Formats: sequence, C-alpha cells, structure tokens
Amino acid sequence: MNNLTDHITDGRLKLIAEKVIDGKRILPEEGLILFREADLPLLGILAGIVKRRFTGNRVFFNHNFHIEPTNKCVYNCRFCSYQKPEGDPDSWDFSHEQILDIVKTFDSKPVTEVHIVGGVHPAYDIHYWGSLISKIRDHRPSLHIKAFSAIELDYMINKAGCTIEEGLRILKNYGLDSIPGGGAEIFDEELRKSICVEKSSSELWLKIHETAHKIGIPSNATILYGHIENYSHRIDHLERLRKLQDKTNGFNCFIPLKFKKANNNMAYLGEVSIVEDLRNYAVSRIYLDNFPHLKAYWPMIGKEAAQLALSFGIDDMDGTIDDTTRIYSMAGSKEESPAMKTGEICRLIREAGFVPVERDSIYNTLKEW
Ligand code: V47
Repeated sequence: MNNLTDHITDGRLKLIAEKVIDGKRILPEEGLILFREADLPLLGILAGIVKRRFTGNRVFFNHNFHIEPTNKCVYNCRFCSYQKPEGDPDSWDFSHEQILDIVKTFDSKPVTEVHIVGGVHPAYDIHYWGSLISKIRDHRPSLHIKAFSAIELDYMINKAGCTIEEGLRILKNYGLDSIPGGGAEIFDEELRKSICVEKSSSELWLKIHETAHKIGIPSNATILYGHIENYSHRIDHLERLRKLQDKTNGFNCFIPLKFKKANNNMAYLGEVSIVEDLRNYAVSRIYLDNFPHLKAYWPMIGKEAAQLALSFGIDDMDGTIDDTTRIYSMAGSKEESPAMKTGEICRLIREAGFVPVERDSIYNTLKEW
C-alpha cells in the first residue's frame, strides 16, 4: 500500500493513482475517471510525480519571438478572433522585407527561436514561404525556425501538388527546423465539423506530424479545450496523440490551449475556470506518459495562472515573446502586450519552487538560471 493513496476512498481512483505512482500507463476509461472524479489536489500530486520523472525540479523557458505574417485566411473557424477577410481595415499581410525587418529588430537580443504562424493566405505557395525561411536563415543562421501549423502546411503542400513528404522535405531544405502544435483543435470529427468545418481533417493533421517526425522534423501538439467538447473528446484527443508518439517519438511538447471568447463566433460559450485549466493540465500530464514536456502558454492564460500550472504537471513556460504575438490578445487574453524579461520568468519559476532552465528549441539545456 502506498501512503500517498491511503486517503483515497474511491476504489477505482485508488487503483488509477497506484498505477500512475508505479509508472504504469492508464487506459482511456481511467483518464475519464480522473477528469470526472479526482479532486484537484490528487490530480496535482499525480501530475507532479509524472512531471518529476521527466524533468525533475526543472522548469524550462526560452528566448523567443513570434512572427504572424498575415491574418488573412481562407478558413473561417468559429473560435478564431484573428482571421480577417481581404480588404478589412484590421487585416495585414507583411512582405518578406517587412518580416525580415522584424527579425532584424532582434539582432542585438539573445533570442534562439522564431515562431512563425499565421492565417492560411490564399495566394502564397510553398516556395514563397520556403524562400522566406531561407532569407531568415541567411540573416541569422543560428536561429531555430519553428514555423507553420499543419493547416498552413497542408494548404501550401497541396497547392504545390506534391506529397506531404515531398513538401516537408522542400521546406526542410529551405531551413525549417520544427513545426509548432497549432491547428489540432479537437480531433473528434463531429466537433471539428461544428467549430472548424473547412479545416484540414484530424487524420491529415496527424499524418503531417507523423511524416515530419519520419524525416527528422520534430513538432509540438496542442488541444483547443473549454468550448463544446466534453471529457471523452479530450481523452480521445490525448489518446490519438499518445498513439502517434508511441510510433514516432517526434513530439517535444504538448500545449493545452484554453478557448478564449473575445471577438469570435463562439463567445456565447464563455470560458472555463482556472480550476478547469489546472485539471486539464494535470490529466494531460498523467495521460501523455510519452511526451517529455507540457507547456503552459502564458500569453493565453496569463502569467500568474501559468505559474500555478507548474504545480499541476507543467514543466515549460514557453518564452520571453517580447510583445510579438496578437492571436491571444485579439481573443481577449489579459496579456495585451505579452512580454517577459528573463528575470521575471525566472522569478515566477523560482517562486513556484522550481529551478529555471533556459533551453533551446529541442530542450537542450543552455543555462541554469
Ligand atoms: O491552432 C485560435 C488556437 C492556435 C483561439 O507549438 C485559440 O509551441 C483559444 O498553436 N481561443 C495557434 N485558442 C497557437 C499555437 C501555439 C501557441 C503557442 C505555442 C505553440 C507551440 C503553438 O491557437 C490555433 C488554435 O488552436 N486559437 N483562436 C481562441 N479564440
């Protein structure tokens, strides 16, 4: 009998807790029980055990910035606050030169990664985006280029008339280093029809990541939660990711993204509570026993909530950002101009009882702060 589980009176929960403590994989139905029945402290304890197995008492961050090249998009996802049609006064579409100018503003700063993601612009093909990457690569060869969600990749690869593997190889040759986790939303096909009917299918999202891993491009994964999904949908999403990771081991990190309600067609749903966020982080950490890292994306949930998430299985705070992303402020995040100095991010991590570690984009340690 394990002391940690002595106080658990529900027999099924006790068995699940013992499995997690013993490092055994939990089943989908057990994940569901955790979502439905486990109290927050138990979830925090179990997620903490799993987190420490991967990363001990360390919590990672990096020095990064984002580029959002355009918010013009061929899709109309109902949860999106970012997409604007052609001609809208709030739309933008930066040229390569304008994007390089953004990159140049970081010339004297110690950033190690640029994260490039935006709308699916109807006019641009794989070579337009590829040559942008090679220009950035030429300008700052050491910068890790994490770019294009599977949805953008699907569109540009399709437009080029090549296979997924050919398209990804072309982009790799241009200098693409890794793929961010966006566009996964929720894998359940019925829900996808309701919230983002035009978007690439779940099958295609998974196929693109699988192919990327096969040719040596690592990636991240996300879930969009807190809208019309239920716990079974979340477990189904986690299960599909866990299966793929068993096959490829190419995912670095899982990032739960909380639905934010401002300026979109799903605002009537409201937003889930921070308690629900913490429960979701914890169950995700416990369930994804083959994902080395889980990230709390602070520009979305806020700095304080991200700090709290460190006690619920999170080991990565994303990065310094430097006020370069709009996706979440447009959706109503209280971080209207998201930027954190190294000192602040380290303080948040230390105050939560962990050791701040600066990482590169594939989680090599650069410096213990
Ligand atoms: O796919 C869009 C989400 C994602 C809303 O890989 C929304 O390191 C909530 O993928 N409310 C893009 N979420 C962002 C993304 C990401 C972010 C941070 C780090 C990484 C990484 C990836 O943003 C979209 C969608 O799921 N999103 N609108 C909204 N209203």
